[in-house]
Amino acid sequence: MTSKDGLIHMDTFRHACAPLCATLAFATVGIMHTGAGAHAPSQTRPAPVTSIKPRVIRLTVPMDAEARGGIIAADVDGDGRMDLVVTAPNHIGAYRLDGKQIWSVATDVRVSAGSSENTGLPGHHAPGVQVADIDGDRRPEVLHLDQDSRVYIRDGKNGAVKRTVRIAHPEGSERWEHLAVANLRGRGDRDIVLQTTNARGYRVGSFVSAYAVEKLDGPPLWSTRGFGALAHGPFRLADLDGDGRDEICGYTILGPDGKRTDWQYPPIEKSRAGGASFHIDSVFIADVRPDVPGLEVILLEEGRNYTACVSKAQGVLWWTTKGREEPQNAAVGEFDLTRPGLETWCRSRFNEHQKPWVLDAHGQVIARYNMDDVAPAGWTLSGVEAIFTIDWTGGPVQLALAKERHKEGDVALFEPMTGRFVSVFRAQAHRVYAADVVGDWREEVIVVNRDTIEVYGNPERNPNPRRPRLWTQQHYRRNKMNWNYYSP
Ligand SMILES: [Ca+2]
Ligand SMILES: [Ca+2]
Ligand SMILES: [Ca+2]
Ligand SMILES: [Ca+2]
Repeated sequence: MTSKDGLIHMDTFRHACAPLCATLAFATVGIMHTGAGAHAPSQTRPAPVTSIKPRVIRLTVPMDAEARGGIIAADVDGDGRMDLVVTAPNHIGAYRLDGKQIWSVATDVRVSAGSSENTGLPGHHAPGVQVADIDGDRRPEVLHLDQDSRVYIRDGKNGAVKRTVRIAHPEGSERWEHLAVANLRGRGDRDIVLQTTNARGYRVGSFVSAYAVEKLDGPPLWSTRGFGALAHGPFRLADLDGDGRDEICGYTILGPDGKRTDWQYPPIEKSRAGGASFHIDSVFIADVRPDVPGLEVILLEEGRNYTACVSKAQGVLWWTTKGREEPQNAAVGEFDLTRPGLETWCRSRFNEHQKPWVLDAHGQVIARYNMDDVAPAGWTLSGVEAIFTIDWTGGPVQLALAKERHKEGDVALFEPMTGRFVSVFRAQAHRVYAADVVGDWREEVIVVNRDTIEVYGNPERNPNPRRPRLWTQQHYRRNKMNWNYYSP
């Protein structure tokens, strides 16, 4: 019921949530009403508005105001330079950074918005499109689902359809709703993983099937009806253990062979939080604990309100709650060099006057502050949303990138440890995204307004110019193609 996130209208609220959420939903709405007006804006510090001139790309089809569709960076035409691919209902468009449209197609691409518990996956801001060389000819393909379980494989150079295959969806589901390219057999990006929700009742993405791309019309590599799905978005995938093959992550982790780990995530039971229920709002994959082999998975709960750090091999490394306050959204990154490993910034649930906190790599709270005390004048009291960790400076400390919450407003960079706003980018942002597109390995701030994409690069000197591009990391590639509103 982060569906609640104010993005959803009241009527949706009534259907969106399992019984556990109902009380919270109405409590939240109560806060919104009493809160709006009861607190005057406390921010008085001037906004540090950037003077950087962005590259501007004009969109041929506007972004969807209802949060259907998103953006990914990928070299779609295979010329070695990164491009941007955007989706909207009945549209996919590919653009070069110099503003030239590479191609644009009208197609019934599977994108969705609102509560995925209600409308299915992939949900808010999820791009619903993948770019990979799935046949090994060194030319990129574009893959996506349509609204009728058809997998489309397009030529990345011109968007032309190379192949479509309709894949039977699981009994009890409406259609296949999400597709991701994977490397499950160790043969490169030659596999796809599909996910969908149950058609009736509270929709959960428990159905997951994997296919070899050359056998899309044959039986799956494996299939499950019992995946521990996120509540508001698709699974995430990454090669957690470094064997070259992807794991599929929710609150259960599936190996590339579809097998579950031999440990399980803390289930609902009396001994844990008094038997309170939970669902997972967000998932992040990063090397949070360098002392533990492989990548870790950070999970944010709603209901019981725990934050967890999980290793595929070792299970739950820590599972912590800050007084049962809901973390709700997060950014995971190198935010404090004095502490080993990565930190996890948690936004807090408050509809206004957010009170973020930061966990160290062992789950200890190491910072907290009030958003009202750090946000510049004019920033919405509703705080931030769509929060990305970003390598902006080129130094070892990362920043967070986010937009004004619940409005098509400004975008900002801030320091997670202190909340200090570093730069504000004036915008009417429908989406925001961080990726290394220009090529000096640092990431750019990418703002998608209704009709334009603005790409802001950092003009200051790069202190580590020799660092390899982030795209050389498999999990970075997977992350940047599989983000959504809750799990950027
Ligand atoms: Ca290109
Ligand atoms: Ca190819
Ligand atoms: Ca692996
Ligand atoms: Ca690790």
